Amino acid sequence: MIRFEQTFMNFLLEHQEKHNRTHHFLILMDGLISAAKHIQHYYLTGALKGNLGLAGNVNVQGENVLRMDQIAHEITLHYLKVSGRVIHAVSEETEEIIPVNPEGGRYFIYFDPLDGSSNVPHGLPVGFLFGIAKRNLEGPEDGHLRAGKDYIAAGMFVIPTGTFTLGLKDAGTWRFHIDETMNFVRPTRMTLPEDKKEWELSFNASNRYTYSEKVQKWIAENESKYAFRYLGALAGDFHRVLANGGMFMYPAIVNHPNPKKNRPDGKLRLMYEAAVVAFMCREAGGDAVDEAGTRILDVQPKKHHQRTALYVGSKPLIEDIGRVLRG
Ligand code: FDP
Repeated sequence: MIRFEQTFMNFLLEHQEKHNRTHHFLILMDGLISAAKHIQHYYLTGALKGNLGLAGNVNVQGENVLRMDQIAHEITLHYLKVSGRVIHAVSEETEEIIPVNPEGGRYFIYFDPLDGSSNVPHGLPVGFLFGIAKRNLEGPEDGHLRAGKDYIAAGMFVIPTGTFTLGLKDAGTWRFHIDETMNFVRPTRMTLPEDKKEWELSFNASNRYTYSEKVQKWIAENESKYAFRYLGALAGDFHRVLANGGMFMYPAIVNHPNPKKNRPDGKLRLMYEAAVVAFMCREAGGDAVDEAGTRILDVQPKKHHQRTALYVGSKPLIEDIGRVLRG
């Protein structure tokens, strides 16, 4: 007997119809799925085709640009344009906001098409993360700088593992797997497990003595209770936390022996990294805070490439670290 699975598109169509929504979001999601599959193709063949190395230029942040960064960015923008549904895009790869279809578009999208650069030369998992907000259909245009709580959806592909996770506003976080026909199938609702047995902590352990004293103290008091896992790509690390429970954190760096290397504002990007995983986490019953213990989804971005510290995962752990951070 053949086992037939529900496809992502069928799932989303049902969802939109159930909530009396238009098909515009479906068309945008179709574009993102096509982009992810296209990027995955380049990534899988990257070592053989010489695409896993440096592009030879440096971005506005002074970081070396990878060939795959450029490929992933170009692919994503192509599909966003073709969808006709995007007003402006904010990409990790460009300093400026990209006008995609300012007149006819309906959504703002914030994305990082290839996150977790240290994994790229090895062909190991990376993330394609995105958050989506809707144009203000009534009243004056209110710009593209939206807090995570105002996103309508946020998701991530873990490339090249063939997994896709999508958080839908007030409708849960869902995981899909790619099948032999390259469709994402089998919607599985993600709920952070309450059972602490499987919980994991995930952070760059080599940074631990650069964190604030209170965060170091929290780690010392809690680390032995949980397993420790760190891949070095947010999407991959968060993928595990969402399934097993626990906490991923990238705290502010404030005690580096070389003060120039401190990152008091954190490392991760608010709009297309932290808010994206925070949104999925909230829809799965979890939460996320920044270094001040403020909920990530409540933080109003002042600029589109704003950085933040991030603590995301199971609610009891986020409440606990939140109290410490606010204290
Ligand atoms: P990367 O800089 O390697 O692209 O986006 C930032 C990010 O990756 C996250 O995906 C990841 O969780 C983190 O930074 C890894 O940083 P460290 O190398 O400092 O651990």
